[in-house]
Amino acid sequence: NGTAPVAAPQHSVEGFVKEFLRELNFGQGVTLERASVNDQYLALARTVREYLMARWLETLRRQRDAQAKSVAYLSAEYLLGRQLDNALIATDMTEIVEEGLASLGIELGKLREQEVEPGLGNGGLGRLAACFVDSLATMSVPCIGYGIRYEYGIFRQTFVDGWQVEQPDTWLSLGAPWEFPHPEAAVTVHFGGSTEKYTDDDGVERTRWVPAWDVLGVPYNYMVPGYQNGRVNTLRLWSAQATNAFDLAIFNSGEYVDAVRAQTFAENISKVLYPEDSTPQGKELRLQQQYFFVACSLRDFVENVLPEDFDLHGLPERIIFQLNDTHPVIAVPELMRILVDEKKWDWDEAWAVTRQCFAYTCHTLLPEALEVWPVALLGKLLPRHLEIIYRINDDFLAEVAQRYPGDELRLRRMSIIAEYPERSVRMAYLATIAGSKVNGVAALHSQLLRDKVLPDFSEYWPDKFTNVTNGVTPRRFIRLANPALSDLITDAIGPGWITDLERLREMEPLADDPEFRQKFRDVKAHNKVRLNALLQRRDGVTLPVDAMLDVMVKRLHEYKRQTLKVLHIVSLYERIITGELDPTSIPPRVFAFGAKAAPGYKMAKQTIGLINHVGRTVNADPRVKGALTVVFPPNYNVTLAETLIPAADLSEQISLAGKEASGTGNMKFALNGALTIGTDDGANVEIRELVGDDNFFLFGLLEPEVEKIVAAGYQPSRYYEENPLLRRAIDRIASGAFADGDRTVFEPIVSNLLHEDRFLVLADFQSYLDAQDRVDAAYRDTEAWTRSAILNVARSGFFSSDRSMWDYIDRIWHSQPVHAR
Ligand code: 26Q
Repeated sequence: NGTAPVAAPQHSVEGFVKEFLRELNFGQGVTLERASVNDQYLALARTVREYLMARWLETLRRQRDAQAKSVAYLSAEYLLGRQLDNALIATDMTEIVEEGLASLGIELGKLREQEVEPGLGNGGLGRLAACFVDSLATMSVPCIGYGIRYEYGIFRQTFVDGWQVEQPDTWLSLGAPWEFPHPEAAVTVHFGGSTEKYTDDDGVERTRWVPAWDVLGVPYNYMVPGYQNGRVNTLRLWSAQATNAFDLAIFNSGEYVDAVRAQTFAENISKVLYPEDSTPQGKELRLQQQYFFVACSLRDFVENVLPEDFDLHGLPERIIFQLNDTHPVIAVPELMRILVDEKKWDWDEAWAVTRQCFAYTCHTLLPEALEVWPVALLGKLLPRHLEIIYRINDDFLAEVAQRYPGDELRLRRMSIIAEYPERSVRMAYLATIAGSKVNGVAALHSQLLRDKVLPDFSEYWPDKFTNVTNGVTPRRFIRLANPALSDLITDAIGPGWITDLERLREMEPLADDPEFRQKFRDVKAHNKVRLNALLQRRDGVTLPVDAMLDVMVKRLHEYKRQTLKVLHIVSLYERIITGELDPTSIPPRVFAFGAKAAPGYKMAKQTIGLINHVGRTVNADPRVKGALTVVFPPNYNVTLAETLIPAADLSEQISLAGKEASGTGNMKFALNGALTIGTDDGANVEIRELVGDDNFFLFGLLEPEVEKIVAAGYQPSRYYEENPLLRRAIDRIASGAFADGDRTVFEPIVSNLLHEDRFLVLADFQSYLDAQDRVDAAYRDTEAWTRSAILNVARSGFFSSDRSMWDYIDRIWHSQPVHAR
């Protein structure tokens, strides 16, 4: 009847080659002989995506028919990583493409390298969103991911003299073959102005918003293919453009050039990803971004995804908006505004529906990371939303007052509006009040969320709070990133593990099989060689491939304690060059770092400088040659993670207990056969429980001990005075030994450690060193180490993001898969 999509190109080498050449000639406009590598890459991407198109259209059609409940994942960040390989494994096209390209004299690997990853996120939270949409597609759960198409993603990090310098991430500049822009489906979003009261036709007093300016949101669709299941979900990212009305007003004034310039004002909204991820400033543009993508997304869902004339009273049966942290929580007053002001519902009726449509995931425990917006700013940009927030707050506090008569202090504590240091809106409170559920991202984190961050709320609504431990997608982080391990596993237990990761348990007995252990070691060795080749190409550095690879990769933050790792390295170095430690008595180690610092985060940037300077000194010193090597490749991103993690022997997860909400890198390492040295924090707790104490190097204070020490008045200098090893390590840094004798360069770090040390680096130093000694001893017993590594893989199936998604469905969403057949 014309609604069925046309068939995809033939699933064969000939079918692929034919389509590829067609794309090269008619898409790129070049012949094979004259095609650049980029032409070839773009033609390949367009060819591969054609294999997904028919399934995508079919998925949309089926979903509309089924009238199933959808998940709308609202996230300001999606850290997707490269698309080509993921599309190839999803369609099972890798071999066909490899062979087809080879027949034309083209190497697939070369074209892969051409892709610039979409880095539309900062770190864990953005990568989690990408893992979740992958899992939902693979599980055939209806989901649409909504977010922002930043023109510039997370900055590209370079080092100049060892210090971080940021470069713009021009990810779109060589072409964007994975996106489908729909300018014809643009949505208008309003800002500013004022509100006014009026009486409607039925004599009811109402409020309307009279905005001052608007922008267009243009949707860009991206395919989210399920793994070999014929399903393709949608990721819809919004790009800001000037509206016509906006143009007209100014163009008519005759100021043509000013008018053109004014367009960039609107386009600024989706221009750049904010690179801060823990102490966000209340910047107006950031609030504009948040409202922009949320308003577009709600409008899109209500008007385009739902059938025409859908009765919005049924909304909770058709949608759950999952709030990825507080960044999209302005969606709550926006939905209220739509229902009350536009649809003219009663307040209570609208609130009853709204509160069923949202659920909130919190990703932090740091008080400074909780988002608040000054009332003055919010009122200026979104005056109607501020009024709605006030009303939500008034109604809520009236309820609380009824349950706790006379408890003024409680009301003040629970108010969405904070009075000090500035009147502002506490977004986490708004999200908690509006959400049908509130979840933390690991068991410990969810408990601390209840007990420390939102205790009044968890007392008020004990059943609202739940935990969903994070997970990672095994497609990208095992199958795609670690083909050698994937083949080994599949040879042993079949391919079912890729979509049912608990089946890795079937490998447990193989940990005792010496032949299997040898193969497992061969895989690691292969991955180290592969990493070495990449770093050689990428950064011109060479690693010893027979050393233990000890890796710490994550954003740079004081609470994550990269400085603790540096102190370990400096201590070893110092003990070797003073003759106390025989370098041949410890297993040779490569210490690898990867970390971006927020551009305005002084201490974090200092730490990057310190790591590089220590590395330079250590690597150049013949006395430690072969024993200690430090590498810090710049611009750690998803692509680098995919080669680095599979090569690692040791995973550093050393945040101060009670500070890392979950961590997800920790899971990727365990699943790729690295052992963890870690604190009792975030998901480390669950990793250790699952893999067993013998296969995990635990150290450090426990969360309650941390609280006790801090409450008693922590004095870091005590540890410095009482521990000679610690003193020698710090003194070495203070002496200028890593800065050509200049004592001032790293003075801020040294004095911070000695006099402040907010994250108890010094308190955990000795315990960390002891654990590292246990690592060295364990590593010397190759067979036992391999056994532990295999058990880490076999027992980490729980950390699949598929399992996280089942937990969300079960505890929060109550949605159902729509099966392909
Ligand atoms: C907020 C307002 C203004 C500007 C920036 C921000 C902002 C942006 C990003 C605040 C926070 C973030 C990102 C936070 C994040 O990545 N948190 C991590 O989330 C992971 C997934 O749940 C956890 O595993 C990590 O423990 C947590 O740190």
